[in-house]
Amino acid sequence: MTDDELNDALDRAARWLRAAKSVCVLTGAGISAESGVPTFRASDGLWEGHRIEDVASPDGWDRNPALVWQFYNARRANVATVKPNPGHFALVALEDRFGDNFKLVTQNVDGLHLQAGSRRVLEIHGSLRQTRCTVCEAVTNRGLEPLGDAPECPQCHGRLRPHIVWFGEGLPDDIWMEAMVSASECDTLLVVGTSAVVHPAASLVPIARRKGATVIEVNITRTEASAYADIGLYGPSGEVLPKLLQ
Ligand code: BV8
Repeated sequence: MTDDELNDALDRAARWLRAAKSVCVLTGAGISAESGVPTFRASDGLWEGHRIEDVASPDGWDRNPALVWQFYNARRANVATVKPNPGHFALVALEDRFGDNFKLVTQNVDGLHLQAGSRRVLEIHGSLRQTRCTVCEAVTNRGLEPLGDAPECPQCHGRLRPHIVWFGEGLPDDIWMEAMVSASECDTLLVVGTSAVVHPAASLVPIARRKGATVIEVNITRTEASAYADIGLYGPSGEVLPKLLQ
């Protein structure tokens, strides 16, 4: 996309946003890329040398829970060193503009939207900061300190797992329902930094489109969501989103 094309698309998108009544945002790993958090599919799909489906799935957990905790402790350590970028802060400003007519649905587990000050956030895939006991189901906010290879539940001494939705696991019903309602009722869906290959999150795009929402995509390249986009803004979200809010 040339600079002129991007500026023209930004003008159209900013004009639409000024007339919009309700906004739903769907973010993926790309919005955190400029903060230094690696995306999932940029490289050869490997994470610390592992296929994410091998260390982020119930089978991977059953096979080798210590390896899974090494994988998640490495990501917790990475996220402990990073900060939100201008793209995250632009979404805080957008929320300030729309108030209760705004919802931020994120696939990211890095917590950077909350750290930036976003409040109406649905972390549909869970959070690196939370653990869940595999025995008493207690969910605990643990911060980002290292948790070793076999952390135990402080209540019942059961084995703790990351409170994260793995491949092959269902999303939390209440959170997913709220995300679907928001995508169905908004007049604008802003899709930022996602390859839109993971379901059911990616289905929010056609859901919004079918209900008549205007879809605006922000990404550095075209994706599975691009076919549904009324306006495509192809550039780094840390640069594009602040311009969109000007
Ligand atoms: C479910 C937590 C059923 C983990 C994640 C076989 C068996 C079982 C299920 C399936 C199967 N085959 C397919 C499925 C469905 C599966 C799925 O969708 N698989 C994909 C790979 C095909 N989905 C599931 O398994 C879901 N559950 O179906 O369960 C069920 C139902 C009821 C009851 C029981 C069972 C669960 C999906 C959730 C998986 N967990 N995360 C963790 O993080 O450790 S998903 C994982 O992928 C992350 O959350 C990530 O966010 C998400 C999506 O990836 P993206 O965010 O889009 O990141 P990606 O790297 O792909 O793209 C980055 C984008 O950013 C790119 O477009 C790039 O261009 C752009 N970008 C880069 N830099 C920038 C930028 N954009 C802007 N600016 C920049 N600077």
